[in-house]
Amino acid sequence: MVQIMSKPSILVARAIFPEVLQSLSQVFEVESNQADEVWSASELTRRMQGKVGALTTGSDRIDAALLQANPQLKIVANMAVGYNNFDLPAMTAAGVVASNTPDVLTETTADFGFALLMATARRVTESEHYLRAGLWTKWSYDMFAGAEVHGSTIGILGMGRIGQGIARRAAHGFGMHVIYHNRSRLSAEMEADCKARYVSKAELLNTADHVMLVMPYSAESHHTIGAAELAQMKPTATLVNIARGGIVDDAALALALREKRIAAAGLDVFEDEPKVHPDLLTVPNVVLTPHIASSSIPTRLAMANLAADNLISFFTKGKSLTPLNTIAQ
Ligand code: 8YV
Repeated sequence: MVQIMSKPSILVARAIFPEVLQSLSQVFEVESNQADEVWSASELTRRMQGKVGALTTGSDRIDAALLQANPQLKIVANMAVGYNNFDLPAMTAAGVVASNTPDVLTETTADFGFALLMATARRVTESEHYLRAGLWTKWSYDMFAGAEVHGSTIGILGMGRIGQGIARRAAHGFGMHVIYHNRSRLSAEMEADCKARYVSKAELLNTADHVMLVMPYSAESHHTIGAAELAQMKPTATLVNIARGGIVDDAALALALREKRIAAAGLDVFEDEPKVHPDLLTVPNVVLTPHIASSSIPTRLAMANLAADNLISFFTKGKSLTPLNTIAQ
């Protein structure tokens, strides 16, 4: 008698590339969300019913309550390198594999960090708004004069793969002096490759012309930059956050920008995104983008494919490719 094995059921929590959905459908019974609805926590929990795997994004919270309601769940593959949407200890305790998408987005995200730094320091969007508003009637010597990027000092907080990508661009491409602070210091070889000098957080804040935030978000990194840290920065400095909302106290930053206690900021991430603190929307010296640092077409495709391959590999070979926890099989 031929035994027909049913495909494992998975949930794809947000819209993804149709070709990735197609390859998942070869292996799985897929419930997808190509309408890209934003589900509440209870809706996500409900949709997980009966699913043994899920592909999530940074907006989908996997916590103890969801896990408790879904004891059949075996793996959740995040389409993001950051995983602060996961309660990792709860997932490990529940025997659920967690995976993320490291490496594939490193260089693209570092490119965007530089894009935001350049736009912020050289006042690109502010001057474009001025031009589009029809206000440009003559050249003047200090029109939108900004901060220098080449040859200046960049301070990188968080020196993982993306931080190192920023450091290499800064040192080798723009002749910048690179200082960094991180939980652990890089090896001498890595420091030489990035031409980066390890300093204390206080020295970084005091001396950097541009402060770039690239660390993961956790309870320890919550409000790493608040009023006290902004007060330590140079009044001419710029601040760029491509890491996570919550690392910066957005209300304190808006006030510092309004009072010109620092020159400018470039933000791709926000404390309560997609809501943006209303004060940030009314200060001119801030460049705001909607969490798009990894958003080049090839990179987003590579992220989606890696998340899908984590699920496929887990169910066909018993092992995901880039797991964040170790679960006894
Ligand atoms: C994602 C990101 O776009 O990878 C990350 O950690 O922040 C972004 O690349 C976002 O989290 C969607 O999942």
